[in-house]
Amino acid sequence: MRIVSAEVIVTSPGRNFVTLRLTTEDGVTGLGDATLNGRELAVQSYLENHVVPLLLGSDATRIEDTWQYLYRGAYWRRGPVTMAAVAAVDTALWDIKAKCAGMPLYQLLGGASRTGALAYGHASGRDVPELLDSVRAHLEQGYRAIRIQSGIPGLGPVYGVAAAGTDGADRYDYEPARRAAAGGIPLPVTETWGTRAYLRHVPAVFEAVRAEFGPELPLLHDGHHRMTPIQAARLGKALEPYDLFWLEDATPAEDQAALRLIRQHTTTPLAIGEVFNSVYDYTTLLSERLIDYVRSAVTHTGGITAMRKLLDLADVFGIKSGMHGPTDISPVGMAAALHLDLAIHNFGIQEYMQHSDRTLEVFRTAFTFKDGLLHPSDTPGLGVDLDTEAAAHHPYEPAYLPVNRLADGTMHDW
Ligand code: GCO
Ligand code: MG
Repeated sequence: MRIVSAEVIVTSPGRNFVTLRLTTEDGVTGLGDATLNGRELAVQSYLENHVVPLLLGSDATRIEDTWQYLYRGAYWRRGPVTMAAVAAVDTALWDIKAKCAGMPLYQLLGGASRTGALAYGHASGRDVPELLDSVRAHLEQGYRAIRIQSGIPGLGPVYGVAAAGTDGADRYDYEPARRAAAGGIPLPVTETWGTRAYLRHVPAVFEAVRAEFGPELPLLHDGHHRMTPIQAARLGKALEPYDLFWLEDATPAEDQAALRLIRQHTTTPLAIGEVFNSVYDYTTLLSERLIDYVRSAVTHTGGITAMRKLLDLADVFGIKSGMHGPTDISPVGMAAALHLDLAIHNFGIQEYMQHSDRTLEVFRTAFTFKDGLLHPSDTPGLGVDLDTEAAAHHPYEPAYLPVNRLADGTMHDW
């Protein structure tokens, strides 16, 4: 079954998405997500100039071999741009294979291990009362696990906190990528950071949330790479009484050894990996059991083939999945994650921010969210269709993620 067409569709229904659509000689289509927030056109170019010419005429049934060809065969391997492109091809081929089999993809991955995937949503507030309202709103939407992010006294807008009146593109949540005001160039917004103020404030935030909502509700928090190892160790310890589901990205992720120090000092569960793109980013973390949850996304890690191998390796060490699911993972990438979530044994939790109505008019999804659980649906394949006519109404809009500086102007991790 030969691939006869490979189109890269860049569309911006509220935010930018890069999608690969493969079509076989029998007319079967498959979709893959290649969205890399703020660097979308680099992946588009990688796909169009370097990958599409290799795919045309190749056998759509050979998923593993195609993965190895694009990974090993390129010589220049790994990196977020390359691996997002490989992911899109791999996911589209799995979509095609499952459609040809007449099965939802999770059946080809071994069948369901659970009835649905526990999802967590993003509650945030510029102050504690606003955050408590946001938690309440998420509970009303059906979430059974919630991430908590709060504004910090003395600092301006910070990561993870929805600012009233921004963008409005997405339904409930914070959207960090900023588009240009009419026609302007969207230089990254600069935020100001102070870790001492943050460390002083966060335990009080969790105290307030636990006092209001009790001990049962699973609560998560994202440090977004800002602490030193010793600061992260201190925060993990300070948060132990609040029984977090996880503390995410406590330190800059590329330094695997940093997690050793954090681990020595705290029993707060740790999650990391949304910026990783290879199993090799995890070797120390997994073999030394320095983390509890793997945060990678199918979209950024080389697709279903690579993500499955990574999660199987994590399982050997008793480490669970917690796949990345912000709105910059497209509905295609989210569906791919859900099929894995349902099938693997070592599922932990799935991040789920929910896409805007505008996005869902372009990407028609079959997956469901009910009583806090996501299910990929029993539609053959991934269960997502792309309306290319609707997509064409939303051309690419340049957008950047913010950058972070300390009060004295020093560049810091965002
Ligand atoms: C998360 C992430 C996101 C990222 C975003 C960057 O935990 O969901 O940290 O909020 O910042 O995906 O593109
Ligand atoms: Mg994160």
